[in-house]
Amino acid sequence: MTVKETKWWQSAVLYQIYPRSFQDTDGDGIGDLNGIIERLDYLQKLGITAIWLSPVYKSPNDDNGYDISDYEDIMDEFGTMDDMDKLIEEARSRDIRIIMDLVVNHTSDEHPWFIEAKKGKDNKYRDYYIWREPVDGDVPNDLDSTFSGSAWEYDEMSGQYYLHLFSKKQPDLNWENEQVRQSVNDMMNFWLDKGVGGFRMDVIDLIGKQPDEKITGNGPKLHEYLHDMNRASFGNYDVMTVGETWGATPEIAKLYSNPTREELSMVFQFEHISLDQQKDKDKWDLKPLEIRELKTVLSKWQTSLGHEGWNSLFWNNHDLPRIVSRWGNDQEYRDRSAKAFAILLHLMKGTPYIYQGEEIGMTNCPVSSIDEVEDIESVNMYHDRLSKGFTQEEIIESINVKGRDNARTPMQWDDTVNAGFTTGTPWLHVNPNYKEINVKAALSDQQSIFYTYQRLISLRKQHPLIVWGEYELLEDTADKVFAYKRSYQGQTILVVVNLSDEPQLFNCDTQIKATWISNTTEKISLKDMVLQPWEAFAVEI
Ligand code: TEU
Repeated sequence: MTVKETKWWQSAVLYQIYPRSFQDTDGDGIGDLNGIIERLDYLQKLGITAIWLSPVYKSPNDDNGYDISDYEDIMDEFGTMDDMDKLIEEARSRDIRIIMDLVVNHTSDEHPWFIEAKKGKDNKYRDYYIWREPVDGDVPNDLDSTFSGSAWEYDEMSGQYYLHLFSKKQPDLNWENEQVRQSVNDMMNFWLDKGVGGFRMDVIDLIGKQPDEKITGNGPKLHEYLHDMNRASFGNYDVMTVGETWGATPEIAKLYSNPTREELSMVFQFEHISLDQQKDKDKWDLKPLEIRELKTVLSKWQTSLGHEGWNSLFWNNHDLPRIVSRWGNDQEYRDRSAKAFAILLHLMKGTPYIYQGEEIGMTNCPVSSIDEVEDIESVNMYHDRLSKGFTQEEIIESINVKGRDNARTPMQWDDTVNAGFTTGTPWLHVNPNYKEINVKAALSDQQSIFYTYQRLISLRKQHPLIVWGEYELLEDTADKVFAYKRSYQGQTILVVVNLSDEPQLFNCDTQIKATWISNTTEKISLKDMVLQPWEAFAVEI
């Protein structure tokens, strides 16, 4: 890619907000748009260029807004369209773009399209969804829902089943229907005309599904749909798009994000994030992370896209456990391991994403009983696995390790009641560690995790090397040391991270020109060095 063709989102840093848990301003225990507006100065201080806003549209909240009943209106709990316009405007005045979450694989069953569709086989909206006749008096086939059980739900009235790859309140749209595609384009243009900065596209890899062949991801017409969507909507604006694509390999990622194909800007790939899960099993079936595999996978993604695609870089989102608890050490080395993951990721090539609270090292929040769990995925899995003979203890243990509520507990702003998130009763319990881990404390300590993130973002703004430089893994290191070089136009940096609780040896016989960032006060000398637990630094060499 020549310099002329560079895009703003290639040097951007995104911050994901889960509005329900970010900041409440009206005391109902649920975050809102005004809360986000109030916190924009904080985000500006961090230095981010765009916000990925998890869904704020009208929704009955079966899956916290990922079940939309009106794409052109705002959820009552979050505010009004005027608040939304104000958020876009206030963010813009701070050079922050708003990236909307686009959930178009499915709608809510309370969306007017589905309400119409259910009225009968002749309804004009019937074909907006996917209906099939029973087979031998039972479900059409054995497709499963991500949220446990069959993906088919019986509709008494018509005697047919409809498809839902997520909850039964999230019926799948029929993308084969041209009207569906047109309606989605119109809706996207509605938001683009409001001045949003782009879209994060929820499970976009599923829209080309062929349910009869039991093909869900990467269906045959997927890329045709995305190309057409690009031409009819966001391709006409200077915006970014990022697709959520669970099964993407580098080859698949190029199909989505090679600029010449006019589809998406980039995709989220989940290969690194799936390394602590048993192969071909569920996310709940755990195995220990092998750092060697993490190095191989991330390095593969760093080097294989070339000019034919663009990476997104992330450890966290609203579906994933907190990285510092998952692969770091959220006790003795919370501070250092949180910084180590930040340094490791933010100096790589691609667009980094920070999930709310990651920048202050928020941790997982274990529960002891299912009554404390809100997330539909965990609740359904609990009942499903109980019926399959798992013990309650086993299931709760897996929810504590992998459950989505870990990332969804309210943002910890200060050490006052409910962490300053709400004056009411929070919709989900606040992590009891908020007295120590909160934004106010982080801002008042120049050595905090917050300032590591702030520094990493500012380094990215200063140095084209971080955006454009070539990546090279140092192969010859201790297993648990992740070290790589980036180089660009005669400049080289070396990033070294000890991903363990133990000291590790590191040796590289090179002179240091400057230290860019470090998470310890240790002196860095690359020759025969003993790295402290979770020590991480980047030096120019
Ligand atoms: O997630 C897609 C998805 O497949 C997740 O449910 C995932 O399988 C699981 O949570 C991994 O931990 C997207 C959204 O990010 C998620 O919040 C929604 O629930 C889902 O789509 C349905 O819209």
